[in-house]
Amino acid sequence: MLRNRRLRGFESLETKRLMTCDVAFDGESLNVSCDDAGDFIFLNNVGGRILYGGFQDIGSSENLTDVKITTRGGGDAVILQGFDIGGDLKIETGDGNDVVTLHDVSVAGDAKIDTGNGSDAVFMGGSFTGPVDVDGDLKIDLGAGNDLAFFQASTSVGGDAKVDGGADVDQVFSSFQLTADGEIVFKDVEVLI
Ligand SMILES: [Ca+2]
Ligand SMILES: [Ca+2]
Ligand SMILES: [Ca+2]
Repeated sequence: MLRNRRLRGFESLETKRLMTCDVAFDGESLNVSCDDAGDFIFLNNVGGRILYGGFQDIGSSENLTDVKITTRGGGDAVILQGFDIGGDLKIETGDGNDVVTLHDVSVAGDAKIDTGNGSDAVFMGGSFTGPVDVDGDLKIDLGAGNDLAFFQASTSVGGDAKVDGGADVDQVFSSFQLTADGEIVFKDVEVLI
């Protein structure tokens, strides 16, 4: 059975502004598409159920194959927690100062994170919440702006791992947590530790 759900009208306590993201999930592919407002995307897998925004049950994660999140302009935050993704993961946060966090996430295919323009931060893994495993390639594009990538917990990659800082001053923290069977490439970033 195919199910598509559109969730609209989440209200930010901080700005009191209506924020709009379309969430479509057919049991296999999960697509989140937002507009140029500042969006907060929190996807949590609890007991095999995918919770959006902390409480909204959008379906079973059992057959989850691909996850695509596109947040566009505005200062966006994306948090993905506790997922076992059978295919690819793609996150694009576009313009604005964005934060992307992956906690306890495994990806059977490739993982691509593109944070676009603005001062962005990518946090891979959490000290308490678990590692990140990518069977395929991992690519993190930080784009223009002063950005950082922080490997807070073990991030293991079956293929190649590439972090590209793009323009401006970019930094990678705890790079020792990143391991790959293939090549590890840091491009246009200062690797601090
Ligand atoms: Ca947005
Ligand atoms: Ca951005
Ligand atoms: Ca940059």
